[in-house]
Amino acid sequence: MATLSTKTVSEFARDGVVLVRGVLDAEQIDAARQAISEVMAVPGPLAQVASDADDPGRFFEDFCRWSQVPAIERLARQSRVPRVAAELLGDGPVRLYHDHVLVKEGGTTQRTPWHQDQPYYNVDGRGVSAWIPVDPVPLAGCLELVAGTHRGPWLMPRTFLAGEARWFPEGSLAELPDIEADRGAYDIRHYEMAPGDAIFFDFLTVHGAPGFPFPGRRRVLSLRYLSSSARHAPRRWRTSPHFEGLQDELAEGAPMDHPLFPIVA
Ligand SMILES: O=C(O)CCC(=O)C(=O)O
Repeated sequence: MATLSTKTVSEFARDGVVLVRGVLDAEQIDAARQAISEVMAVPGPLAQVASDADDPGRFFEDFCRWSQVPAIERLARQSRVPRVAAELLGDGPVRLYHDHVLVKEGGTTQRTPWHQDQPYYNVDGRGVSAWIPVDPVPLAGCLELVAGTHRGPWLMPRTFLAGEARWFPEGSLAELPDIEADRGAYDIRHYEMAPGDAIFFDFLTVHGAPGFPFPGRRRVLSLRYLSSSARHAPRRWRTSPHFEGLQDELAEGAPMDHPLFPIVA
């Protein structure tokens, strides 16, 4: 059953980003908060702190925890989120790709640099992320997205702190423009968000986020889905996130038909 208006679906096709309010209900928001606490209490092997040691706050991230944290699995598979992802992608069944927990503590100065997600990944073909805060997010603390950039091209992925080219070799992809230097030249979308609202954006949409210069925390659960067009693209480098041993189990160019990526809608 369709949960979105045709206007929302066509906005996503045009812009590569759309806000959907109230995707999670109050019980699901509590479950997501609890799940984020579990992840932070026992971080997984892919967890990292993406802020400098002298940052007055902290930017914590962890990836791929749904198989250990049942509440993340329930939200990723059984909430409205995968159905919205399927409607937006509009080409048949969608697979869960992975989850990503992103917490900026109050006072964090670290920006999330402008980037596209897909060049860090091990897939070709389309996918969509749902960025779901479980705390109120003021406009000035929100993820920002550049409408229309989902049409490409792929842009050079770099490490967030040192700006190193750890994925595609230097010079092999175009560099991101200096968006901060000329913000008015871009169609930048951001929103004041309530817990349980979600920004859905294409894996190629350029996005970044300010620090969080506010007293509260900014806890986010991001759920990511693959369209049926997605194909395995093993890389010569360690992708982010990394899927240990996957290249031995799934051929290059194969559909993402593997227990790590269940069909969810
Ligand atoms: O939450 C953030 O600061 C950045 C989020 C992001 O880059 C993503 O969800 O892909």
